[in-house]
Amino acid sequence: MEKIAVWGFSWVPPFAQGLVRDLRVRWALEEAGLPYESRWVGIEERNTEAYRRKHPFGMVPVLESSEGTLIESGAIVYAIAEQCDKLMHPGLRIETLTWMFGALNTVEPPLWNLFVLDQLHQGEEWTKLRRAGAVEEVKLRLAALSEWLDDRDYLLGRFTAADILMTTALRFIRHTDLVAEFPLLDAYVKRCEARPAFRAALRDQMTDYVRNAPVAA
Ligand SMILES: N[C@@H](CCC(=O)N[C@@H](CS)C(=O)NCC(=O)O)C(=O)O
Repeated sequence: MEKIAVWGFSWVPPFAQGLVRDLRVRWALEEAGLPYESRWVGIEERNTEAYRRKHPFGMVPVLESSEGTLIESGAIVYAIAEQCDKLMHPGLRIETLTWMFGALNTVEPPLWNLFVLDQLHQGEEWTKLRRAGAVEEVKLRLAALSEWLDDRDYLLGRFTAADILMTTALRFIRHTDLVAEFPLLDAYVKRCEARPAFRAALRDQMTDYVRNAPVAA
């Protein structure tokens, strides 16, 4: 992969900063040591014809390189991992893929659901009825994940692309104390977030939000 550009939103409100899924792609690129440039699309521009030629659903992230255009954060992280043994060790390919799908298909949905209730529909009457059930679903997943981690520092013992997806999924409920209720999980997230590549990715994403912040009237 050469001449890589990653598309993210030029600005999002503070509750979403550090959660937008281009963070995963930046993190994977940082871990792989692949240089990239940032490209920005305004939230209001995402459904324009021009942008939808890049992403049919008008979303981020998009990765462009000399090899073509990729969408879907999981697929993009996978494509990067294919080029980097550190992210997908040859002896752990199927296991890495399994946990990548696990992060995206099994763990992220209930966490994202709670994020949507609490952050995107905050204060709406219906969420009061739904929330307790949503929290139970999250706890079920967190408990199982914590049990799996047991004495592992990372999902597969060593750091892989699956940890990038899992950590960024767990961050969707950073506005709650739910992860902190599971000390192993809490330590896992902190361990992953302490990686220099994560910090560099977050710094890049945040720097651009600061630069693009709306000017107060
Ligand atoms: N499954 C997609 C989801 C992408 C997604 O939901 N992106 C959000 C930002 S994190 C987005 O672009 N939202 C705009 C919208 O829903 O219109 C992926 O993992 O790339």
